[in-house]
Amino acid sequence: PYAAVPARADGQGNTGEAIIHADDHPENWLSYGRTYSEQRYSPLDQINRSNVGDLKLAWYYTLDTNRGQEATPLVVDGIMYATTNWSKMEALDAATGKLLWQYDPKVPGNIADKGCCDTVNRGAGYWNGKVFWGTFDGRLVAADAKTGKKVWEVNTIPADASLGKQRSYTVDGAVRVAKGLVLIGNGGSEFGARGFVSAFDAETGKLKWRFYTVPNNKNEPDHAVADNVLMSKAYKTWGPKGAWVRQGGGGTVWDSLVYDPVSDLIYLAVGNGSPWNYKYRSEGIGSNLFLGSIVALKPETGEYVWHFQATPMDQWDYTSVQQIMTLDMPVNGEMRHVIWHAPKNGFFYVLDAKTGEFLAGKNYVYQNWANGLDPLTGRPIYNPDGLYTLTGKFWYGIPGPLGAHNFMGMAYSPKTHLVYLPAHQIPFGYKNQVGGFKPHPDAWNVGLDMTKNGLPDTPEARTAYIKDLHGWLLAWDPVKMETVWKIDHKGPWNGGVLATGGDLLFQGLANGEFHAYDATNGSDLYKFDAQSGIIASPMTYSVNGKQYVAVEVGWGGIYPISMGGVGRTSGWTVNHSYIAVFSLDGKAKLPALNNRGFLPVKPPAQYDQKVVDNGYFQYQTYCQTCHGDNGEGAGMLPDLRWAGAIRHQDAFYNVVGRGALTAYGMDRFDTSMTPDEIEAIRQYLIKRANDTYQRE
Ligand code: PQQ
Repeated sequence: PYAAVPARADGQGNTGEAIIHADDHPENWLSYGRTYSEQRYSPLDQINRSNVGDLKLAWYYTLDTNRGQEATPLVVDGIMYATTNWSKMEALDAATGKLLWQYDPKVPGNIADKGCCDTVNRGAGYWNGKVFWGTFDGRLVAADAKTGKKVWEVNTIPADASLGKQRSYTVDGAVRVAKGLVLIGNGGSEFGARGFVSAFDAETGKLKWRFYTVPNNKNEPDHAVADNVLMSKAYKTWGPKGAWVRQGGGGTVWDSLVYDPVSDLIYLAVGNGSPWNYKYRSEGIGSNLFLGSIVALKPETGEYVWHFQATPMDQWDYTSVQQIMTLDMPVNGEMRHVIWHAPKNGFFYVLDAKTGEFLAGKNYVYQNWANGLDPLTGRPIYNPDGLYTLTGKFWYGIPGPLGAHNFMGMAYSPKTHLVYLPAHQIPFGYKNQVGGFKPHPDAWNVGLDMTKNGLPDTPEARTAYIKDLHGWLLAWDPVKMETVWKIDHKGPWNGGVLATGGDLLFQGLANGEFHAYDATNGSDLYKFDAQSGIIASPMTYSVNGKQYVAVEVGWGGIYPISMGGVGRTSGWTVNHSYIAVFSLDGKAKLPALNNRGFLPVKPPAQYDQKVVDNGYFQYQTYCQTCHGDNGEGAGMLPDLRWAGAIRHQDAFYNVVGRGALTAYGMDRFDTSMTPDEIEAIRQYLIKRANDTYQRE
C-alpha cells in the first residue's frame, strides 16, 4: 500500500526544489538538517507548549544491535528512512513503525577498529525516488526508496598512493544531496588518513569531482578537480617533512558538508590533523591548510572559492567538522547572509556565507587554549601553555578532543532568534608521545602518550575529574554573542536538538530521558524515560495531519567507548537501541526495563604484577579507545573485567589475537601485537578486576 502514496516531494519537479521549499510541505523531512540551511527547525505546531505534557509513545522499533545510534531519520511522504549502526537502513511506515524494507550492506566486523568512534551512521540523503547512505567500510549505496533494491553502489575510497600508509577510511556521516550530486566525506584522522570529499551523480553513481582537504604529500598533481596551484599553496603551509607525509595529514570531513542555495556554494567542514601532535605532524611549523577550516566550493566542479581556518596549528583534535547553519541575520544594522558554526574549539563563529569573511566570534563555553580571537581575522590568540606539543609539557585541555560541541545537532528557531546548542565539557590530558612519533598498526596514531590521557588513578583526582564533566543546552543569541539561558544537564554527551513551530525544543539525554523544553525560557515541559542514553538528534513530521516526533535511542559514539566507566551515566545500566516515535495520542509501551548486564564474577586471583604495566601500555594503545580507559565498557560494549575470556589464556588469545569475535566488531590483533603482549593485556584486566571486585 505504501507504494501508492504519491511522492509529493518528487511531484515538485525535483527534490532540490522540495528541500528549498520545505515549508510548503512540512509533513516531510527530506534532508539531514531538514533544509539545506540545517537549522533543524520544523514549522509543525500541532504539538506545542500547551499540550506537550500529554505526549506519548506512538510506536517504537527495536534495532538489531545495542551499539550507538546517531542518525536523524528522513521522512518522505509517510515513509521513514532510518540508518542505524553498522550502516544498515530501515524503511518504516512512519505512522505505525511497520517495516517496509531493510538493507544490510554487510560491513565486515573487522572494520570497527579502523574508525575512531563506534560503527555509527548519522543519516541518509533522498533524491528523486532514491535513498543514499554511506557504509562504514567506505561505500556509498543508492537504493530505490520504494522497494529497497540497490540501484548502484560505489567504493568512495580511491586506490591512491597519497592516501597515507594507514589507509584507515570509514564513512559514518550523513550524505547530502544537492543539484543531482551526492556529497560524501569520511573519517580516519586518528589512525592516518588524507581527507577528501567526493561528489557522485545521483542517477548513475559516476564520480563528478573529488576535493582533497590536505595537499598531496609529494606536492604532485592529484588528478582531482581541485586546482594544483591551490594545493601547492596549501603544501607550503605544511613543509616537506613531518609525520603527515606518512600519515596523510588528516583533515577528514566526517560530519558536515552542506549546500547553500543562496550563495550556491558547498561548504566542507574539515577535521583535525593526522597525527594530532603538531610537532611531529609538520615539525611544529605552518598553519596546515585546510585543517580545522570551512572550505567553500562550487557545486558543479568542486572548484575552491574561499576558506576560513578556525584552528591553525591544531594539536587538540579541534575539528571544524561540526554543523554548518546558514541564514540571514543583522550585522551592524545590515542584513547579511551568514554561516553559524560552533566547532569543537569552544568558539561560536559568524562568517559571511558568500566570502568567508570573519564577522564575529566568541567562546560559547569555558575554554583554556586561547586568550580570545583576533577581532579582525578571527585567528585564535593562543595561550602559550596550551601549545603542549611545542613546550613538551602535560596539558589539561578544555575542551578536550571530544570538543565543546560534537556531532549533536544544534537548532535555530526563527521565532526566538536563538540557537540551541548541545554543549559539553570533557577535559583531556595531552602529552607528547615519548621518543618521537611511533605509529602502531590498527591503533590510534595521534602522537600522544596514551598512558597519560587516561583517567586519573587516585580516587581524589578521579573525583575531581568527574566534577569537571558537564553537559548543557545553551540558548545562544548570535547577535549579542551571549548565552541567554541554559539548562544544566547531569553530565556530557547529550543528544542533538530539534526546534519546532510549537515553541518547543526536543532533546534526548545521556541519562536516558527524552525532554521537551519551552523554547522561550527552557522550562521543562515533558519527560519520557527512554531507558537508554540518547545521543542522536530528534526530528518531526506528520502523516495524515498528525504530528509525530522521532528520535533514535542508543548510547554510544566516542565518549562512552573511550571513557569506559566514566562514560556510564545514571538512569539506566545496559543500553537498548531502538527508534522512538511520539504523538499526542500514542498508545505504545516500552517493555519493562531489562538491566541484566555483565554481572561481576569473582576474578581469578593470579596475575603477574611484572607484566601488568606493559599490559596497561598495550591496553591504552590498542584497546582503550573502544573499550574505555578502564575496561568497564560503558553500558554498550562488554565490561571486560567480568568477561569469561580473561580467565583462560587460550580463549583470550582466540578473541584478541585470532579474531573469534570479528563478526561483532572485535578485530584480530595478531598482526599488531605479539602473543606475550596480548597476554599482558589479559594480566592487566585480571588486575583491574581484582582491584574493583566487590561481592554484592
Ligand atoms: N565521531 C564521533 C562520534 O560519532 O561519537 C565523535 C568523533 C567522531 C570525534 O570527536 C572525532 O574527532 C572524529 N574524528 C574523525 C576523524 O578525525 O576522522 C572521525 C569521526 C567519525 O568518523 O565518527 C569522529
